[in-house]
Amino acid sequence: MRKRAAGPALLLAASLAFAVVPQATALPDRAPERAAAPDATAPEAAGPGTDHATDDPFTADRTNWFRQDRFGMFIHFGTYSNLEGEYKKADGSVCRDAEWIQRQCGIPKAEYEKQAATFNPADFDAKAVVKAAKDAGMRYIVITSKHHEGYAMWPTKVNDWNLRDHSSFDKSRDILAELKKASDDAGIKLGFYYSIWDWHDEDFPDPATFPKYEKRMRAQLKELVDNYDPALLWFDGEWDTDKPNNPWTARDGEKLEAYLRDLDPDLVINNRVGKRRVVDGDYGTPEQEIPGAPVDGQLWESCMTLNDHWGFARYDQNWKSAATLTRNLLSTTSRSGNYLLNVGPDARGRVPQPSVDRLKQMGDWLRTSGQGEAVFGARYGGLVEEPAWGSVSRKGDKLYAAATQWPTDGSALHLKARTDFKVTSARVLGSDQRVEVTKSGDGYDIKPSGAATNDTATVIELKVDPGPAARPGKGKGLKQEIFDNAELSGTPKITRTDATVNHAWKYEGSPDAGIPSDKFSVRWSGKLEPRRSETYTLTTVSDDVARVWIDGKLVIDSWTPHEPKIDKAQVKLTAGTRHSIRIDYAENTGEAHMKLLWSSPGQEQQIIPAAQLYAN
Ligand code: FHN
Repeated sequence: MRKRAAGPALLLAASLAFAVVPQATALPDRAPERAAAPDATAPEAAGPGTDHATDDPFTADRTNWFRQDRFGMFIHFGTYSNLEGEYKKADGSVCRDAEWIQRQCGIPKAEYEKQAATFNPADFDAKAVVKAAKDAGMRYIVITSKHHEGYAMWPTKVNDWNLRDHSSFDKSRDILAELKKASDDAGIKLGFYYSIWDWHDEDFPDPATFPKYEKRMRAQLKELVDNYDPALLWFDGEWDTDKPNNPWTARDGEKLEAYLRDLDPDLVINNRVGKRRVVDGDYGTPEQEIPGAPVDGQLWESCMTLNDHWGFARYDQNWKSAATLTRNLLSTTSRSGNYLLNVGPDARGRVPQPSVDRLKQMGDWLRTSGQGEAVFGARYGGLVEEPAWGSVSRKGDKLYAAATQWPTDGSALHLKARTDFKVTSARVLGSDQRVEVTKSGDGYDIKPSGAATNDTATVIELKVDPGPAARPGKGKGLKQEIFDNAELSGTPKITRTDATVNHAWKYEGSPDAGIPSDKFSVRWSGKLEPRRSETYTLTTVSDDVARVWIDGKLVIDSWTPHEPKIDKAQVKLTAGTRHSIRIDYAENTGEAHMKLLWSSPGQEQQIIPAAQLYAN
């Protein structure tokens, strides 16, 4: 059981106390008519001095498995599956949808509940599901515990709209418990999808009664965390919408995230816990698409269907090929992303065979000739531009160039270098053909002597030497001056050393218990010492405003008040040299965030670590 004593989920000036936020203190973004939730699972009243940033998801032990595993199985399974994608309307017409079928086909609530009562996924076989994931090479699973329909796929005590109390399923079974055991036995992480948007709960749509729903939602999430010990929570249904109205706000997300991190500080949480922004949760969630480059400021995971539906749809046979799916996985890895690939079990709980077949083919490719090295534990290539002929990932001192277009006329595959590095050896995985690598123009020409090894992607392993990095710094952080006004004026109330510029004060927090949560400003100053002589990308995540100077030059000027925002600058830095840095930041009202990250061809994106920062 993962339940822990209150963890370091929040850096609080005082101990965290759950308190009912009286309506009189409802914060600006809250619609005045919404009452506070009436009990201990009420939104916590974290105040000045609270900082929600407790680690750097790019480097934290907590997220390490997520950053290494790269490949997961999504499972969309609910009482919508019982209809298998089709609903016959009263007029005899057939309406088609999958997990949205109740809403999109206008099924009356009573009729939907009636069909749910016949739901009997007796053939759901957790071991078979986990085997399908393992056969694919998947390292984690995320299953819908509750989708928008509000139907819980576990024996929740919060209501009777669930697989135990409202179905024809064996009442002694618990499919989430079965999946948890099978996942644990197979060494696979298990996560739960949970929809905030709830079509069934009567208290959901009205802001005045929403706190009652919020209390039930938190109680359900506590059940999931306490009883199944998930590694990850995948929120959804956070967006502004109607039918029914969705009152969820960014501030609700802040409080929910804090509540969950207090329940279990090890949880990995996606950005739909809030409003799908760079400051929400641990990672971004592009859907049915793959970003063209590493995502700024946040980890990320692309979720995708195998055909055209998330939930089971008996008529949808538009399956993607295993080659396409494997290339998608290689693309996401080469941009430091994860790939969450979906299966939708049918009414009996069976994963469609075309899904199982394609997943097995993906796993076969990954297990052949060590080709999985291009994915598991690998990340953005960094040292080279992504070529048109494939993708390039990096793992330690190796680049894995996965070529989907193979030279047939004796021509070479060209890689454009982003920094100086040497190639010390090259080989084609699964072949003993010779590979000639020569420096050429802005990079390297790679000339294999033989044929491609397969139709999906042929992987060329390049052993590389990017040259020595300067020894790790001995810094402790930057000088931090904190002002109790938004103009950085007068004498700073507090002057201290700040190990890293990694702060999520959000709505109620601030840099110190003595600093109000609005109208404050901060100046950081000192030296920045890179370990490589490269062009670095400095990235800020700020709300409200921020400016950054390097060696006296203003390189980021984001001084117009804004919502959480990414700004970037390219700066040439010299290894071991202490470049002067100054950051000005101000918070007017609302949310407050300030993070400073860096990346370079040889440096993965991360919060700039304290060891490379000096107060003077
Ligand atoms: O509305 C849902 C949809 O049914 C599905 O669950 C996807 C998967 O990420 N999420 C929402 C659409 O963005």
